[in-house]
Amino acid sequence: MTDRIADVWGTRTPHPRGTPWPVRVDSHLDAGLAEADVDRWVQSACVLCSNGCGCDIAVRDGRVVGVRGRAADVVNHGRLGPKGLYGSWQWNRTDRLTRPLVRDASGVLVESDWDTAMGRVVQRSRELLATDAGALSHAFYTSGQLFLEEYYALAVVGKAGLGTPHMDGNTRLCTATAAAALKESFGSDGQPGSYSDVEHADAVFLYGHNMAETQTVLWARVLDRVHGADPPVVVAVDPRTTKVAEAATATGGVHLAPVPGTNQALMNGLVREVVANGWVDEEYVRRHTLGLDDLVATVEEWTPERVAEVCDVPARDVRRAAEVFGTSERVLSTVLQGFYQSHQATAASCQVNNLHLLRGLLGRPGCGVLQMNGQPTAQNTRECGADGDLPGFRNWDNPEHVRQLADLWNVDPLVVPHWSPPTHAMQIWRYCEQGSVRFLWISGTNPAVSLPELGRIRSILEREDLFVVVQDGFLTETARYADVVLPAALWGEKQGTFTNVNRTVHLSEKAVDPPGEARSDLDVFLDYAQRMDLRDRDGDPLITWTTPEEVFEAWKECTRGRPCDYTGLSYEQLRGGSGVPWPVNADAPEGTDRLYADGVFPTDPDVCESYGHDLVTGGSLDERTYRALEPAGRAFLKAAAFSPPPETPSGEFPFVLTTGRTVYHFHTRTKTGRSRQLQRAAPDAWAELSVADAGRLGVAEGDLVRVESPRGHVVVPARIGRGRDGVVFVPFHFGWFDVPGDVPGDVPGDVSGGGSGDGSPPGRPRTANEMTMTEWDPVSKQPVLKVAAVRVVRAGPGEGPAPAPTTTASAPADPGSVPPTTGGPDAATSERFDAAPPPPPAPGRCGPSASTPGS
Ligand SMILES: Nc1nc2c(c(=O)[nH]1)N[C@H]1C(S)=C(S)[C@@H](COP(=O)(O)OP(=O)(O)OC[C@H]3O[C@@H](n4cnc5c(=O)[nH]c(N)nc54)[C@H](O)[C@@H]3O)O[C@H]1N2
Ligand SMILES: Nc1nc2c(c(=O)[nH]1)N[C@H]1C(S)=C(S)[C@@H](COP(=O)(O)OP(=O)(O)OC[C@H]3O[C@@H](n4cnc5c(=O)[nH]c(N)nc54)[C@H](O)[C@@H]3O)O[C@H]1N2
Ligand code: SF4
Ligand SMILES: [Mo]
Repeated sequence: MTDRIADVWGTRTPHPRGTPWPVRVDSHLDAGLAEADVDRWVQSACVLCSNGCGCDIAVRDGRVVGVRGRAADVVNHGRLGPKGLYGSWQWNRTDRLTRPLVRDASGVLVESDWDTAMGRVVQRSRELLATDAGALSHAFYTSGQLFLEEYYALAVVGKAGLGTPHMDGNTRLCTATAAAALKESFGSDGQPGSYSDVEHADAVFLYGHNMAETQTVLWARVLDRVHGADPPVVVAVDPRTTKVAEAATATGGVHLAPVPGTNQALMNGLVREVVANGWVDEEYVRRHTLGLDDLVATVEEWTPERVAEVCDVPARDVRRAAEVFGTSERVLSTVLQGFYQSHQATAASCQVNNLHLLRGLLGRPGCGVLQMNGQPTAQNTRECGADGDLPGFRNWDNPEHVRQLADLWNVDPLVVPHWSPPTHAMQIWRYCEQGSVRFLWISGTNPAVSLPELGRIRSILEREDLFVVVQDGFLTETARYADVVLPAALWGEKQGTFTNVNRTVHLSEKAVDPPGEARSDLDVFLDYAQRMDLRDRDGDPLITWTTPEEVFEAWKECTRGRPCDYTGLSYEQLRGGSGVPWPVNADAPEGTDRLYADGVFPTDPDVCESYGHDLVTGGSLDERTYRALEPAGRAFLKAAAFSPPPETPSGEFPFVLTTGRTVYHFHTRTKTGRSRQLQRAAPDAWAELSVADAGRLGVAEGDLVRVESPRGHVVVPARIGRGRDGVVFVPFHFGWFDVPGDVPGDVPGDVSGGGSGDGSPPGRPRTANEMTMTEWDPVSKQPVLKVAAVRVVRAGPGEGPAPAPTTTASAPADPGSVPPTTGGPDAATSERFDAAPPPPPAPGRCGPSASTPGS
């Protein structure tokens, strides 16, 4: 038994390079229960991050009582992290929404029934469709946390039923840049690499990715290599001293801590060093890429000394990082929010792809790029087109792709929105603000906490002329603003599939009934389609599905011949063993571990998902220009000059604010805040200051500080931490509400308040997004959540040390100064070590490559 709050990654199972990752089965059950007390184990995978760990849900007396990792799963070999163990299920017995709510005549949300609630939704929908604006009055803002079947149904409703281009997900805030960078470099979304590259890599580069806290099981996989024979060298690019950064120092790699907002300068410097030192695989570059000359010219000025000036990192560290990349035979790179949530997000992420292309490090074991996802099902939002893209990675600018979908759905191609790029989330919110979008259906996301510049978002949600539907399992900060609240069944209460970062598809079975009258998102979308009487071009019902499996079968057809080919998969195949990575088809019946072994990329004009963009301006290329490039299956080496972030520290606002996560919470805490163990470990927000900055400001550990940007402020306790000078970090998890219940250490706050009309949430302000800005990357349109200029002042004494965990990046600079974060007896977790590793994957699954359709 271990305490997995205190010991986040669990017991090491070290192993040498090229050998299978050993199995360790983690399980956590309600206090007092043993595995023998469990009635049923129901197959699923964890939905608290993009890692997608295979797990079984423990059911006793019709209730979920715990969770256990699946030994046979290729993703996790039995392991689970703290969120999976303590946060994935305990919420299912707390304050769930059990009935629909509607706003009554006096403006108060009151309990109702499905007929009334859906009646209001349909009535408003019909009224607005009948106006001149038609479908352009409608927008859907969904999630990276529903199931594949739910997204596909939503996409068909929006694109074939109503015909609105205004569809996107919170995936815009999350990993829109992953998709964008993959499209720009390789022609289509889809991860080239695999988690199994960890077993083979000589070096692991993490760019703006705190994997130790955000994909803890993948990090355990890296640690098991680091602690084994032939360990890889780790390189971390992060302004904070994360556990990843510590590993970089410990393995002889390097921790580069650039000033937030300067990634592109650093990346241009790394590319330049690799070229200047002759570390380029010229044969690979000649045969498989386009754009070398432009890239070399663009990076020319970025000597290590110039990088040192702009990024404030030592020039020798830039040289060392480039040397590790340039001289390692097998490099695995991962990229996440430190890169994606910035003003040159796609440009910087493409430079990671460029480094791999320049050295020919793709399509071989140990040579992967993981343009990471964050949310568990974000891959499906993108694949299915619930984010506005066309389903199956089709190109909205390619009439043949549009025709394929119109044929599949039996609708007129003119119905399918393709006359302009899909509307991205930030623009959807702008249209709501301007009053052209008047019907906003929000599912599986909590924008009143997670979007930038919350004062503005509140004023949009409060608009009289905006009809807001919120579909969630809880009465969130956002739900308080809704005209109609629809109670959703959550994970474990419904069936469906989803796909993780390395394309692995899992089936999640229904373990228990949802509470009260809550319904699955799929049932709600299908109900809407039926009540709206959506028809195809022959006048037949557009949608006839009734079960998730029927939707899955229809989705398979939609992917036929596309890079994300699901045609060889079935629910049956996903039962009993491991998840399976796509493409899965006649050529690869067991799935495909890594892409592009043959160096052929889906860049052919008839195949590609996008004709690409100028990375600096975001201007898009048209079909003619793209065809003239004659990509013919070659990848693009895309270049971009560095430009400074939209806001830099100045006299009045002398610090850079950056925001992000802690290991114990997931986003706005609707699930993890309802877990005793997790909420105790990180009960409230804080601000991390460097030792020198705190000294100058006269701030001691735990003192309240006021952190203020031109847009808003928070007042939170200070952690004297280990970040770089001039940078303040605030976690973004903490909205206005705390969960009612027995969590010791809860901050006082008005649980019932909010949305009352005066525009400001109740209690002491602590939500990071009060301060962030409405700016985005020109290509991916992902908002800039990692940089804002702020001032910091001491606001008063605190009540002891800051509520920041000591186990991770938020550890105090002086390790003895704060009591360690532990879980206590109710965090006890069992670890079982199986003698035999899981069977090696079938040949197809680890086979060399996916054939690239059509190229
Ligand atoms: N525990 C936990 N795990 C999660 C989640 C969660 O909420 N909690 N959410 C999931 C989701 S949806 C996502 S998207 C992922 C996110 O996973 P990550 O991207 O790993 O998480 P973040 O903390 O947002 O940001 C990562 C790091 O970026 C650094 N950073 C900030 N500014 C810059 C910069 O300008 N340059 C560079 N190079 N680095 C910078 C921060 O210091 C931070 O350590 O996590 C997933 N996993
Ligand atoms: N400052 C700052 N802001 C950020 C970030 C940052 O790093 N810094 N990160 C951004 C990122 S990467 C992300 S992903 C977003 C996350 O932001 P949000 O998506 O707003 O955060 P969540 O708390 O995950 O909200 C998901 C909601 O869906 C509900 N839900 C869960 N499962 C289901 C389901 O099956 N059906 C339905 N209908 N509802 C469900 C949950 O109860 C919850 O209310 O935040 C973004 N905002
Ligand atoms: S690593 Fe992610 S998917 Fe795995 S248990 Fe943790 S939260 Fe769940
Ligand atoms: Mo995310």
